[in-house]
Amino acid sequence: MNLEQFDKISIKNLEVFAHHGVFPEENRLGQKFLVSADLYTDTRTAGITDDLTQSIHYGIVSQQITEFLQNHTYQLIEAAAEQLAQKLLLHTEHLQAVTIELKKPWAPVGLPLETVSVTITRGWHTAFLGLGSNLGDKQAYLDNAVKALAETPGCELIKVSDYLCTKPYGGVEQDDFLNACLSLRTLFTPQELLLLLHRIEQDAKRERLIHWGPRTLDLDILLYDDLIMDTEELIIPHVEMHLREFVLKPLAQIAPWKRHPILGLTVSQLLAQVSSSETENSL
Ligand code: PH2
Ligand code: MG
Ligand code: MG
Repeated sequence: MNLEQFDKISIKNLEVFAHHGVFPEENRLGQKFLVSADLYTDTRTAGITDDLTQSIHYGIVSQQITEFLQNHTYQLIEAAAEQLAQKLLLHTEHLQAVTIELKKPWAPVGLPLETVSVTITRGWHTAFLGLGSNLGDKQAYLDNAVKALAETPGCELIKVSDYLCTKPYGGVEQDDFLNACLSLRTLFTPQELLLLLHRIEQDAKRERLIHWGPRTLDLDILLYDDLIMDTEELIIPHVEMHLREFVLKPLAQIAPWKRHPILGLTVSQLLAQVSSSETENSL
C-alpha cells in the first residue's frame, strides 16, 4: 500500500451529529463531528471514459459516513474512525486505501481549543502465504485452510497455486508434504494475519510436537506488500523462502514476477537458483 501511486478523491469537513464519547453526557446529548476522508483509488479509467461506475461516488460515501457515525456509538474517536475506515474499505468498489480525520469541535474539555481529532490511514495489502501438510488427509487440510481464509471478512483470495507433492526438507525423517502458495488481499496487519493463521492451524488440530516435524497444517506468511520486518514473533519476508523449492515452485505459478524485497530477485530467478543448486547436489 503505497499511497503515492494512487489518485485521491477528498471529502472535507462533512458535518455529522452523533453520540460518540467517553462521557455519558456525550452519549446522551450528542455533538457535532467533522469528518474528512481521502479516498485513494485509480481514477485513470474514469478520467478517460467519463463513467462514474469506474470511480467512487463521493456522494454515496458521504452518505455512508453519515449513516455509520449516526447508527453506532463508540467511546473513542479512534474506534469510530477505525470501524468507519473498515466499513468503507469493505463496501466501496475501487477504494484501495482511505485516510480518515475525525474531529470534535465541541469536545467537552473545558478549555478554548478549536478541535480535537484523530487521523488514520488504512488500506488493502497483498500477502503471499505458504501452505503445507504432511499428516492425515493433506488435501483436505489445505482445502479447509483456503476456505477459512476466503471466508474471513477483510481477506479476499486472489490466486491459489496447485497443490504440489514435495519431499521433506530440513533433515527430519517424515512423510512427503503437500505444499501450495496463495495470494491474498487483506485489511489485516502482519501481526493480525499471523494470529489468524495460528487460529486456522489450531482448528486443524495442529500440535507443535517436534520442531520441523510432521504437521497437519502449516501456514506461513512469505511476503506482505514489499514490507521488511524483523520482530521476535514475525520475520517478513519469510527467512528461508528463497532457499525452499517447495515454496518457490508453487509461488512461481501465481507470481513469477514478484520481486523479493531484500534480495532484489524475482520468484522465477530464485527458483532457477535453487533448482540448479539441487541438480548440483544430486550429482
Ligand atoms: N516445512 C517445513 C520443513 N520441511 N518440507 C517440505 N517439503 N514442505 C514443507 O512445507 C516443509 C518441509 C517446516 O515448515
Ligand atoms: Mg513452515
Ligand atoms: Mg509455520
